Amino acid sequence: MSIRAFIFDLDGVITDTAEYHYRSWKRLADEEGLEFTREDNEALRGVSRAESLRRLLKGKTLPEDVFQAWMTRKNDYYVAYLDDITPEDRLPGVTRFLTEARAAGIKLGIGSASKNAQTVIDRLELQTMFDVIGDGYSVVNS
Ligand code: GL1
Repeated sequence: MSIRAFIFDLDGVITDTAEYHYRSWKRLADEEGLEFTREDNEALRGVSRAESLRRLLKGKTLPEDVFQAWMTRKNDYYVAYLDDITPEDRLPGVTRFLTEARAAGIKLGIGSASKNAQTVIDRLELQTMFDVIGDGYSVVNS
């Protein structure tokens, strides 16, 4: 069987935005007096923003407007990090792997739960590398 396509996760695979997600969730958690560790964060990989907040709350419930406001606040913290991302932030080996795969005629895709995936890809200048980007806007169940 020949390989025809590769689908990559984005955060923590193509670039280390997983760390920025962690710091942003951690900041929100600290401000709201919620316990949140790096270990807790591991369980959020590939999990959407809303589901991440639900897991952070560990059973605690919030009025809908507060829930939305907390998600927005976390996203504001995260988006501030994105301004500093450059192609230098591609993880080691990524550029070469993608370039060689493309040259071999293999289709490349991104499968990310993040609604910021397109921005991250743009900042990394990888727009033309991927044939398709599935992100937090294009799927219902991440
Ligand atoms: C969401 C979550 C992040 C992370 C990504 C998937 O991103 O908030 O913590 O789990 O999905 O890598 P975003 O907020 O950018 O839609």
